Amino acid sequence: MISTSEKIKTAVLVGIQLPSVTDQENSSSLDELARLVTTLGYRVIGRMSQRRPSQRGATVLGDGKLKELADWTGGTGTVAAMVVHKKHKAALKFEKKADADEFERDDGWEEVDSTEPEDHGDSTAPKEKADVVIFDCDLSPSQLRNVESATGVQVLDRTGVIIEIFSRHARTRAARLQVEIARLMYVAPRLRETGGGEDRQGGGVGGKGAGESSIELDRRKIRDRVKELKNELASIGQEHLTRRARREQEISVALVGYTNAGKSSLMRAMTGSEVLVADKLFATLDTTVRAIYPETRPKILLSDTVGFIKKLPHDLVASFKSTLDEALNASLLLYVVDSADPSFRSQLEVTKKVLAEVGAAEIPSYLVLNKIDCLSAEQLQELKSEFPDAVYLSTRNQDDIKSLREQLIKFFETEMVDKEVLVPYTVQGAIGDIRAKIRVLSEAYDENGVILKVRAHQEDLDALQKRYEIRILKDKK
Ligand SMILES: Nc1nc2c(ncn2[C@@H]2O[C@H](COP(=O)(O)OP(=O)(O)O)[C@@H](O)[C@H]2O)c(=O)[nH]1
Ligand SMILES: [Mg+2]
Repeated sequence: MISTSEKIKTAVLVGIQLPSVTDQENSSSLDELARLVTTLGYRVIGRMSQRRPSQRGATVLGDGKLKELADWTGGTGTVAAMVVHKKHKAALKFEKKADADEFERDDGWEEVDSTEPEDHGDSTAPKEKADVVIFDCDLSPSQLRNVESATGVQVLDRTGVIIEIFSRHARTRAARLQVEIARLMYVAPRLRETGGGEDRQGGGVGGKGAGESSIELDRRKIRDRVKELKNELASIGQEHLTRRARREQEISVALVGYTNAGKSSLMRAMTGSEVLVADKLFATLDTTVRAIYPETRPKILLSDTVGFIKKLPHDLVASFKSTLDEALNASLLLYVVDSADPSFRSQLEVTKKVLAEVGAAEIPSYLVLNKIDCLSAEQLQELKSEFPDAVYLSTRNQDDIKSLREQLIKFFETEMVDKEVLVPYTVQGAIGDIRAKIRVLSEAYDENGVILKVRAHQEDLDALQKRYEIRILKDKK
């Protein structure tokens, strides 16, 4: 549990922009990373970006940029244990800086030219020191170690961030196993580099400067563990498919879609958890399933599934899909999209395709076009003719939220029946139970007992009838 006195860690983001990537793509990727990192509970206080010919190179960044980054974290800016040599300046076509020395290590890094192109537009220096550096690309184990050495703080890469988020969303046993396997596979190759006894802060799995043999041991342990987990995963195989049966009296709605569509905002608006989640300290607590508030009878649970990610590393696709298990239990899916994002159509396609792949194609769904406050009247009109059946809303508009609420209630009521239930005065506990779980339209008293007019799923009435000596009188519909 996180205590309120605990300091929130500050993070700076680093983007490496390859020649094939446009400024806009680079920025939106960093925006996405910022959101992922915030989800993990860090406070993002700055970001830098550098155009590079490739992501190789001992420290990924050019050394000028690395120094700048070290200023942001309070590090030395140099890599302690790295061999530095003068590079043939003549060979560098774009040479601009006189001190553009290139580092070379003996672990097979190809040299990349160390030119420092003009400062990148997408850069915001932090006003305070950062506790963590997060790269918007994947780092090799030795790159990670080198950058940690230069910055003096913990360094994470995109995959590390995503694995952490998935592990928070993994609910079912299968999903947890899947994510744990991904995490171990990610950690294993990083063991030698981080546990090798050199000056590394923070320590990773098997740290403590243990010698090579101990690292080998750790790796073998990890391999064995992965094998074990895979066997376990295979043995539960289809289990989740049989788990689909609706839990009594609980109906649930899953929010699915890309990160930044507004799923969490919608969740907050619908469940009244605004205050709690606005305080970032609590944002890291498990808030992914909540009842719609004010509460309905029966309760409608909303679940905030793990968001689709634009640059999802291939190795993580399986774990990502397994975290969507949550959606499989839902009686209704809300496909949430950011209607102001020009790429929402293709994102919607991907979302639908993946949900079909995990077996959610049969679940009824609504399309929710969010952020309509960002659209002009004409744009909104055009969308309405393109998607006539969609729900249009802004999570910031109370009336929109209210009408979605009504729509959900109505959706679930179409499957319900209106009945009169006679609860004899002699039956204890039934009335409270019914009121807690079922929508009571009216009640009356006669000599035999209380007569409740209710609107409920037939199965729920059957369950009540099994439990209590009550009589179902007649159909009201
Ligand atoms: N303009 C506008 N911004 C919104 C709306 N809903 C959410 N946002 C913003 O969109 C960003 C992403 O929202 P979030 O709920 O975290 O999306 P998620 O990644 O799908 O959970 C946040 O900055 C929200 O403040 C909306 O209706 N209008
Ligand atoms: Mg979210």
